[in-house]
Amino acid sequence: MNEPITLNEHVKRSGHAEAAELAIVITQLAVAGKIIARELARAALVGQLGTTGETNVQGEPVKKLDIWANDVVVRAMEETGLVTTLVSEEMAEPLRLTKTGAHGRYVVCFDPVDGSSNLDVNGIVGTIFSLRKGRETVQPGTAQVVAGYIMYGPATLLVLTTGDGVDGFTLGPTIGEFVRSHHQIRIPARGRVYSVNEGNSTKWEPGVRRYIEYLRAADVATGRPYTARYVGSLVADFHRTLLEGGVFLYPADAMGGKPSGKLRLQYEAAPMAWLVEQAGGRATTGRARIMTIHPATPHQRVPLIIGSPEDVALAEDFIAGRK
Ligand code: FBP
Repeated sequence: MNEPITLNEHVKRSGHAEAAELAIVITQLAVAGKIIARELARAALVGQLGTTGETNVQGEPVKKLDIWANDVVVRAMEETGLVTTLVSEEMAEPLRLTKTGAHGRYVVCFDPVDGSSNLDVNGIVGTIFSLRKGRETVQPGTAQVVAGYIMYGPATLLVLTTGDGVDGFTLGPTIGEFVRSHHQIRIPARGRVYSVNEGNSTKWEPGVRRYIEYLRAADVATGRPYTARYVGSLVADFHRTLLEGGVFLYPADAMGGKPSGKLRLQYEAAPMAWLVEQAGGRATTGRARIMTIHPATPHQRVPLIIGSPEDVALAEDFIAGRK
């Protein structure tokens, strides 16, 4: 068996110009992940399930663990002395870390608990993070220096890129360390699974509806019908797609409800887009590459189609009316 490589060691060996600084921030994110994983495991026993009764900037009911996890990440980032600003799904305004951020280098955009609707039913949730340089609170995906997520499933897994491919690290329950378990992940060119909330199908534009109908139609020669999988947590649905191929979609609501879809560009779509591109896949709105979209606001939403390159290209063909 290969020598176990810890997350910290992996980042230090990355050859990245700022490897030492990135290792400090990433290690602190990992510590926040360990603390959140422990709290999730005992949440039902310590009254941490359910909502706070408030609504967040997205207009969604706030779960107790959303706020609790947000505070854990904020405190972990303060400890680095390297982070100037935080943009979080749970904070209406970006937070300037005035005390510790004076010599800071990075803006961290994050979703402390992704898949919140799974929290009270013991489903898979995650934490998504994205580091950019400087202090700007709105930057395109191409400005990312680190992107990743922590997935709280049967195992706790941290997946990230610093621009040199995608690696996964499993939290060793006995040693309490994230150890590299997935090296240089590559997404299959094409998959056999599609993932979308079909309950929204009446709201989709015709091209999206025809694409999903195409995937559901039987045709042995083209490996159809595809199988449907939908956990309702972007981290879980993306992770499966990354490892096994296929396509995940959260389209725009063409009927006007959510014309830009649901997912947020800076701390959901853009980090996943960089990860999938680093693994050989693609991410689009259906018409534009996610990575090059310049956000107008910190919480801007975008439609997302992401996954295997051949599957995403086909979706774009249907949306453009070429199919
Ligand atoms: P949260 O970050 O608030 O959980 O919202 C994002 C999300 O839960 C994604 O993880 C998931 O892909 C999507 O929303 C599910 O939305 P829906 O319930 O509309 O299918």
